[in-house]
Amino acid sequence: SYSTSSSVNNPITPSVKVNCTQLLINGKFVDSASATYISPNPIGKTFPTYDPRTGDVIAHVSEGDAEDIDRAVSAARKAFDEGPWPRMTAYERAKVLFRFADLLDKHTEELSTLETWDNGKPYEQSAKIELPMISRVIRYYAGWADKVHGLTVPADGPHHVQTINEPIGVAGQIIPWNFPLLMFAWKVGPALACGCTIVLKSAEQTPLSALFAAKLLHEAGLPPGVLNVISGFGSTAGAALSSHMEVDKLAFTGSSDTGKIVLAAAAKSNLKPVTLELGGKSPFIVCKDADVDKAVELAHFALFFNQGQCCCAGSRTYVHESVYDEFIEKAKARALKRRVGDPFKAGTEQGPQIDSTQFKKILRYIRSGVESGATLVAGGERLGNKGYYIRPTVFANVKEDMLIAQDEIFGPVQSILKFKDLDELVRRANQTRYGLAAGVFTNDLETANTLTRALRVGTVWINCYDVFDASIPFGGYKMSGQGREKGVHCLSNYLQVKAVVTKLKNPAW
Ligand code: TXE
Repeated sequence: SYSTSSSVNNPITPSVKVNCTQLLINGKFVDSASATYISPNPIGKTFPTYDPRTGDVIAHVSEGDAEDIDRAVSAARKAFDEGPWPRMTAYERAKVLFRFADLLDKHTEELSTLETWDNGKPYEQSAKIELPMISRVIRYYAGWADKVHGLTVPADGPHHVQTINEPIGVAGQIIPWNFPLLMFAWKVGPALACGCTIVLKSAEQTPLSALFAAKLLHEAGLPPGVLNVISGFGSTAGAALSSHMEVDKLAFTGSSDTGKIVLAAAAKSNLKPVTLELGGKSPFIVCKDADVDKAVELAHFALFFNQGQCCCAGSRTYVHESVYDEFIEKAKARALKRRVGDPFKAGTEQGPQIDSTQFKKILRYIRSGVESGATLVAGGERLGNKGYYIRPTVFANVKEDMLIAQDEIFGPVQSILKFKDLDELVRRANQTRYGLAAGVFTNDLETANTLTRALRVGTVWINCYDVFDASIPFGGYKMSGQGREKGVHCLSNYLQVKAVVTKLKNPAW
């Protein structure tokens, strides 16, 4: 079969060289300010980034900390305050972004290779699904750049009243490791379109693709200092960025626990506004009229896509009792068929988890599922003895009070729950601290509409899942976050509204 130890124990050698490893500050790749003393010449501090297929080091990258964040913020500050970026015409900014999107397309192979190597996701997914989404989202925001209009306001007279939408200033952006390049695009696209300048901190697990993409942005004509990229850790570089007094806005994607920390840091420093895209425990609901084969396939995709490392993973699969037994059998069969192996091998559906911390966390949750009385019907253990591969795992008979139904596992672990009627289902599906997304599988209009209105989540996917067009707003209710990314909604995160009131001498006009 495909998913054997031998398929994961002989990793394929990637075909690209890692060229960008330093910090990107003020348009130049530079060493970190902190030095590691290797006698006699001090060199900038670095940290290793690992290949999740083996745990081996891919490259050593410069490690930014508070001093580097300071340098980057100064560069972004100067690029914002003195220009030219926010003062260029919106069309000129759009053209830089359009050229960047073309370069992303041109370098798809190199970028996808870096992404898969650093993250472990299937190469075919990087190249055929994610890279096209990434250049698409950049073009979407390029198109917005010259369409950020203010309003004329019919205020009580005698006044002529307008609003101007201005870029908010220097944006601090902190991104996670599960979609390194997509999160980069979701963050920098709207901020640049609005005329902001940026200090972006990538995740310590996956620094490589952001550096390469940022280099392409400069080739596309981005002036120095407009986008600065710092590789580094959360408690040092991330903390320095979120508490920086010269940063005007913070956008964060990651865990809800870290979301609380960055929100507090923003509040304690300069009250910079914060948008948060956090964790989830999204229900995927299979109603009684469902075509079971199709429902199984979609529920499988909703959970297992990207090794289960999606904030919006459909991680509570609710199945109506009338189709439950058949669903369990078929979900089990589908999980057993999932092709786990080297992400560079054609046909692989699932690669390794990102790192040993996540790998161990997932295995702990699997043990907790068994101990709390859920029925393990597939998987439940690692695959091979190298890297961080986990067999696709399915639990049946899961109850809401079990940890596996409450916590974000962020791995290939499907938890299936049974339900009887819709009122009960709505109560149970909403019984979570999260509210990111939900999937509804039904052809019954009444059921679809009822669930859509009753579920307290930021996205409802009906008979589909993980549809991420650039134009669709994305974000969470409750502890899944604050604010929306993508679509027109994201622009307001990077804008200030200035009201302009002019007294009229002749109120007749
Ligand atoms: O997340 P963190 P981790 C969830 C998922 C996962 C868990 C832990 O359940 O198992 O979070 O993952 C930076 N100040 N998600 O530890 O810590 C960090 O360097 C400022 C869901 O990787 O949230 C990285 O760049 N920044 C999620 C980013 O925050 C800090 C995606 C995310 O890391 C910081 C990832 C600090 N004090 C994990 N501490 C999603 N919503 O998609 C860390 N960071």
